[in-house]
Amino acid sequence: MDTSDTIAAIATAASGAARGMIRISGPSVLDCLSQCFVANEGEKDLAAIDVPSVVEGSIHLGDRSEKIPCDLFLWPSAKSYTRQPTAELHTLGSPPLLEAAMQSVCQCGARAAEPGEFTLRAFLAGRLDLTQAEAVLGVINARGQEDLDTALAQLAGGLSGPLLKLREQLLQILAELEAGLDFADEDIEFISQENLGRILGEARQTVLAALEQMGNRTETTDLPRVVFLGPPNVGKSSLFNALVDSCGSTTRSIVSSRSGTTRDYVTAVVDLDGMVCELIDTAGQDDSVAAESIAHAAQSMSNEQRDQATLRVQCLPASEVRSIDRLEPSQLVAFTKSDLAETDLVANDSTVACSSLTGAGIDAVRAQIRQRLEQVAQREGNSVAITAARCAESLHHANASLERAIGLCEQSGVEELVAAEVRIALLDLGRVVGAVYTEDVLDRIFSQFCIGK
Ligand SMILES: Nc1nc2c(ncn2[C@@H]2O[C@H](COP(=O)(O)OP(=O)(O)OP(=O)(O)O)[C@@H](O)[C@H]2O)c(=O)[nH]1
Ligand SMILES: [Mg+2]
Repeated sequence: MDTSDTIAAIATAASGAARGMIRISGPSVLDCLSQCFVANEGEKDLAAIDVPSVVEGSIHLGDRSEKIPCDLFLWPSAKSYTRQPTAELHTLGSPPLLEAAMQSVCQCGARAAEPGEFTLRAFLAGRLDLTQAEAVLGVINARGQEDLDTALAQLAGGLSGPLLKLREQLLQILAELEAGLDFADEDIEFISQENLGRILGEARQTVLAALEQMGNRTETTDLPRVVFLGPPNVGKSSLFNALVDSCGSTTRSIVSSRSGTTRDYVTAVVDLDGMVCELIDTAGQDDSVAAESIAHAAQSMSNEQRDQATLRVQCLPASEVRSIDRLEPSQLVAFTKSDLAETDLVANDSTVACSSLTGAGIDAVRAQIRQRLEQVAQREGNSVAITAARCAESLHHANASLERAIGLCEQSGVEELVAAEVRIALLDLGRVVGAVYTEDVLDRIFSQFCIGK
């Protein structure tokens, strides 16, 4: 996450249009422009510009001798999207011309930006919080008016505004609680028990309201559904259990060496590193069962689940199958019982080998499921729903911590425990707005952007 270099990208769609745009941002924007852009007679000297300005001129075209006319929009100071000097070169929207101009820009010290890197810089500079960054993606991917309304409301801080305020309040309470702990021997009361209980109660209401505001999008029925399918005894339930286990949940499916163990289906809601989804274990698929039997009823249930799946994880025994062609994002093949396979499998991004017995490959299955769910969501232009799923989990945790803190407030001498719960709630709220983030969360969010945004 280096922001010390200067990045550039063609920021308009790669098809012929009247206008096209190259965006550049970073500390050496001016230096870069001084080499590849020529201002028209009578325009201001670029170095002398200290407020956002437009300059007419022309831009060099890579190794060619010609230049093409172009308008330069320049934000010379931190008043830009990324809070770094930023420029936009608006010119003709022909893809080869834009590429040639982009080549010039890169020859003059900029490097090609990664997907979402401008918005990542805006986030790192504190211009946007994480829910807003995701909303930018929502606006870009919006398919219709309703998507757009939701994304714009999120961009305007609809979700994060109240939560940021709440974080401030909780930080204040934490400071007071900790001051009280530091001066425990003296008779100073920094915050009364009554006040503490009241503020924590209000805090919980805000969290619950935010959860409600995200509304139906995060209801269980709307979660992505990951259905495990495959022949009897292949190890579906064992894989389901291993995944559920790795997510810290306690639901279990019965495993046995008898074929046809799973009759009904078993579901568990899990958080796959930020992607909340429902896992569904089904009965093994067996075409030979008699109609009217229990096994037959189980088969119909499996088929029903298969039809409603967001992602189908087809389980096949690693010892029998060698390779699989590439599949749609909505399908994944898991080669189970890899510990029993004698030769290596031919893997591609549609397959993953695992053993629930040894634990090998279980993390890879998690990662593959998450990645494919993201691809499906992205294809459906559903990025705001992803934010909702990511946030709901953290908000539920924050709510639980606050609830415990409120319970503790009724006892005396437990300020330390109250402070600990408040600290956990703050961490969870921080995850929602991105005050607390990990590199992989950022990677996941910003890699979904297109280049130039
Ligand atoms: N060696 C090995 N055995 C496994 C593995 N996973 C499951 N098994 C065993 O395979 C048998 C079947 O496992 P289940 O998970 O019940 O299989 P299932 O696909 O759910 O079976 P049905 O519900 O009957 O369709 C059990 O005896 C498991 O202990 C594995 O990774 N390696
Ligand atoms: Mg089973």
